[in-house]
Amino acid sequence: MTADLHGRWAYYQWLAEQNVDLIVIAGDLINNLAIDESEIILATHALAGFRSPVAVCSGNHDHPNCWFPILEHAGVLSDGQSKVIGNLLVTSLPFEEEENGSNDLILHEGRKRVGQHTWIVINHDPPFGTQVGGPLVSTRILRQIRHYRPDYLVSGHWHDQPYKGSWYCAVGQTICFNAGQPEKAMTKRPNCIYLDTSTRQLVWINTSMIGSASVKLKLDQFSNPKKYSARFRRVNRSNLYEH
Ligand SMILES: [Mn+2]
Repeated sequence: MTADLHGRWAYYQWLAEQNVDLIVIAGDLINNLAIDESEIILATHALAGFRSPVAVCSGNHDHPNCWFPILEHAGVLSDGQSKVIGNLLVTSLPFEEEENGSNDLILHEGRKRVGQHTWIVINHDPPFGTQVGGPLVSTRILRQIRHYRPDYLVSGHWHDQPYKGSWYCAVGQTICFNAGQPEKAMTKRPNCIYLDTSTRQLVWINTSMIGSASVKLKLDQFSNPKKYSARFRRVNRSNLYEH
């Protein structure tokens, strides 16, 4: 699970070689669609060449997301779709500037299909007021995960949130992830989170110079990280790198 590749092609090359059951990329595949459409072609070609199945959702940098249907032809699960992959149901939510209710329809349909599957929802914006989201993000997805109760939510958008809050947290029965990305690429691989649903083990791979390079966590011993502090609430927006 990763997000915010922002057209870093070394990241795509590394992901293309991975042999896993599913790769999830939670938005911002490219930078600034309006400026350079060649990025769309590069991203589509790169994703089509992945060894492993891929699921993505659009982020603010991919917007407008009118090119995401192309990804379907590349065999990529993308915006608005829910699909069963192995024992997972995977639902991808498109980036929405404003609340318009369409993502609720997608989640409503997903909820009906969950059955015995483990449900993973992908949404670029992380939930408001949580360790993976912080104070400046979506109240909509927070409301939605409380209502539809997926097992996992994969987000991104706030690249430094794992360093200010956490790369994981629980909201109700949903475990939420934000792998983060360093502002400058330090390695040829992106920050990412491995989830092994059979051993119930999580590993966060951190490519920045801050903190340890990897952190392991057992879901069975899961407890929420400490709530983000008053210090965090005072962080000035200009010091953060959204994007
Ligand atoms: Mn981003």
